[in-house]
Amino acid sequence: MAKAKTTRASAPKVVPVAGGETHQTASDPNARITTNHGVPVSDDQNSLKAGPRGPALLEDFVLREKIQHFDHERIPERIVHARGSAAHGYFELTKSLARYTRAKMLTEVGERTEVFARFSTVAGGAGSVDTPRDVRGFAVKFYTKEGNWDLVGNNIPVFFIQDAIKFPDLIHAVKMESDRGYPQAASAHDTFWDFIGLMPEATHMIMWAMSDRTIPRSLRMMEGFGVNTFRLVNAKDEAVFVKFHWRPKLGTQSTCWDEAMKIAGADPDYHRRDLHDAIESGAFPEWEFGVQVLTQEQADALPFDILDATKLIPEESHPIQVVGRMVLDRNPDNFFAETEQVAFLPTNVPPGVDFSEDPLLQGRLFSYQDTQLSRLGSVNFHQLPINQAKGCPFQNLQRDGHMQMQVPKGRANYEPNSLAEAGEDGGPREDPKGGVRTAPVATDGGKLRLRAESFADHYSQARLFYRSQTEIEQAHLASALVFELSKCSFGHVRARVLGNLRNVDETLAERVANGLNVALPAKSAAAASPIDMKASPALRILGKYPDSLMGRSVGILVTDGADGAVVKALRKAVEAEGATVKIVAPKVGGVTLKGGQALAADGQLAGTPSVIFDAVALVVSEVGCAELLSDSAAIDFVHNAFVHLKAIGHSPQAQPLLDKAGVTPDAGVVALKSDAGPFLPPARTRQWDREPEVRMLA
Ligand code: HDE
Repeated sequence: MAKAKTTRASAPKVVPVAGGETHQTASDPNARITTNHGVPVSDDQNSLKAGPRGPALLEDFVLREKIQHFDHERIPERIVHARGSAAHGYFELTKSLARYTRAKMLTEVGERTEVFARFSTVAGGAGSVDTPRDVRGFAVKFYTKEGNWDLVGNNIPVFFIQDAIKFPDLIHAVKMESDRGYPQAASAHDTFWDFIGLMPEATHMIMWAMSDRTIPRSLRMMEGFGVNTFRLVNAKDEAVFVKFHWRPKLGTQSTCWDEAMKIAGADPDYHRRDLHDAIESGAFPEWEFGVQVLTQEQADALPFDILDATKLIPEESHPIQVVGRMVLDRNPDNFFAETEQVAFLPTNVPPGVDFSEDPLLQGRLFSYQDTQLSRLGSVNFHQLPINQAKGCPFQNLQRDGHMQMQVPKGRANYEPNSLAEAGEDGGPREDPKGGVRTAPVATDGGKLRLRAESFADHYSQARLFYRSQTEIEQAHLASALVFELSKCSFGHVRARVLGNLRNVDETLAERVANGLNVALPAKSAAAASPIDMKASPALRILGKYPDSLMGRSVGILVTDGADGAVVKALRKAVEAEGATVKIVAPKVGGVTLKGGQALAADGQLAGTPSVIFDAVALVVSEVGCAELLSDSAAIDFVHNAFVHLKAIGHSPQAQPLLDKAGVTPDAGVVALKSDAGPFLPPARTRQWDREPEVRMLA
C-alpha cells in the first residue's frame, strides 16, 4: 500500500509575542506545524496506527489534540444579534463637548480613537441570511484612553418595549416558535404578532420595523442610534441627557421587499460581502456622529418621558449636533477571534458618560455582562485581544478564574494594604478625581413594581412616524403589515393588531384591513389619548441619500459579439461616480466581443442575478440576445431589475429580451450608445413612478 505524502510548505508561522500570547503570520516558508504546546509535528496526514491498516492508537496525542480542538470550535451563538459582520476603524472628534462631559474622547478635538463596529440582525441564528426584515444592531466599541466605551445601538431610534422585564418575552415571541423550530429570521408568524397585539407600547417600533429601514441596502447605508437616553457629566458633576446618533455618509438606503427576499437566496451573505469588499477596495464606510443634548428642564417640557425607550426626540425641535466621524478602514483578520468573540457591554462607559434611569437600559446594564459568561465561558473574557482595553492599561485586584491569561505578580490582591511600606508593590489604588462617577441624581422614592403614568402614551409617536412618511413609504409600510399579518394564522390576532392601528391612523388601519380582506374591528382602548405632533421629515428615508452612484454597484450583462466600446464607456462613467461594475456573462469564462477581443466575466448569469445590483445594463449582440430568450435566468435578470425599479440601460439588440421580460418604456429604461451619460441619472435612484405599474401595494 502506498504511503501518503506529507506536506507542510504553507503552514502559518506561530510567533510568540509579549505576554505569552501567540499569533500567526502566513509568510515564513520554513514554518512548521506544532501541537498547541509547541511540539513539532512530523506527519499531519496520517494518524498513528498499529500496522498500516490500523486500528488507531490512543497514544496519538497529535490526532487527539487536533480532533478535540475541532470538537469544541463552536461557542454558543448570541441569544440575539447572532448574525453579525464587523470592521475596525477610527473615531475622530471634530467638535468638543467639554461643556457637557469630561470624557477625553469627547473633548479632545482631532483625537483619533480606535474602534471596532459590529452590525447584526436580531432574530436569526449565526448562519441565517443577511436580508430578512429585521432591526439591525449597530454596536461600536471605542478603545478610549479612559477605558472601553461600548455604544450598543440599533439602526432604529426606538425599541419595542419599555421595561427590560419584557425582553425575554419579546425575543421568545419573535424567534423560531418553540415547538416547531421555525420560522428562522422572520417576524411574520403567529407568536410575534400575538405578542405585539397585546403590547400597545410596541406600536411605534412596529411602524419603524414595517418601514423600509428594516430592509437596508447595505450596512454602510444605515443610520445608527444609541436608543436609550444616557447622561453626559462634566467636570463640575453637572449632568445633561443625551441621545447618540450615527449618520451614514452614503445616505440611508433600502432594498424593495421582494428584492430582499430574492437576495436571501441569491447571496445569503449580501451585507457581509458588501462591507468586506468595500473596505478591501478602499471605499471606507463613514458615519457622522451626533448628539442631542437636553437639560432636565428641556426634558421636562417634552410631551413624553425621556426615560421611555419607545419614544424619540424629533430632531426638528431638538437638532442633532455633529461632533465627530467614524471611518471603518480594516477588515477583521479572523472572524471568530474578533467578530464572534467581541463582547459589547452597555456598562462600558468612560468617566463623563453616565446612564439614565430608563428601565430598559437598567436591565441591559445587567444582561450583557451576564450573557458573556455562557457565551465566552469565563469571567476573563475581557482579556481576549478584541475585548482588551487598548487605549489604556487595565489593572485591579481581581485574580484567577477560568482561562486567566495574565500572570499577575506579587502579593497585593487585596485593598487596602500597606505592602508598600514594606517595600513591596501595593498594587493600584482608586482614583476619586479621575475615576468614573455616577451623577448624583435624586430618585423618586418608594420601591414600586409599576409603569410610570408618563409612559402611557403608546400611539402619538407611531402616528408621528406614519404621517411623516412620503406616500411611497406609507404604501410600503402598509404593505409590509399586510404581508406579515397574512402569514399570521390567527384571526383574533390580526383583529387585535388592526384595532391598535386604528389609534395610529384610521387610513392606515383601513389600508391594512383591505389588504387582508377582513373587516375593520373596533378601535382598541388607548391608555392615553394620542396627540398630533408636527410632522418630522427627518424620519423619512426617501430623499435622504445623495444623488450619486457612490458606493453602489452596476451589473452589465454581456454576450458574445457585444459592443466593447459601450461596455468601456459605461464602466468609465460608473466608476467615475465611485460605484463598481460587474460583468455578467452566460459563461464564467467571459465573452468574445465584436471585433474578437475577449472580455472576462465577474459572474455567471444563473449565479449573478440582477437583485444584487443597483442598476443594470444589457450590452448584447443580436445572436447573443436570441440565445438569452430561452434562458429564464436572463429573463429574470431583466424582469426583476424592472420590478425592483432599477434603471436598465440597453443596446438596441436587447429589445426582444426587454419585451419578453415585460419591460415597458419609461424614464429608467435607457438606450445605450457610446456615451453612457443618459444612463447615470436614473441609475442614481429607483424609478418610484414605475412602482404602481408593477406592484399591488396596500
Ligand atoms: Fe441587546 N442584547 N438587549 N439591545 N443588543 C444583546 O448581549 C438585551 C436592546 C443590542 O454585536 C446580548 O452580547 C436586553 C436594545 C445589540 O455583539 C444580550 C435588552 C438595543 C446587540 C442583550 C436589550 C440592543 C445586543 C446578546 C432589554 C438597542 C449585539 C449577546 C433590556 C439599543 C451586540 C450579547 C453585538 C446583544 C440583552 C435591548 C442592541 C442578551 C436584556 C434596546 C446591537 O445581553
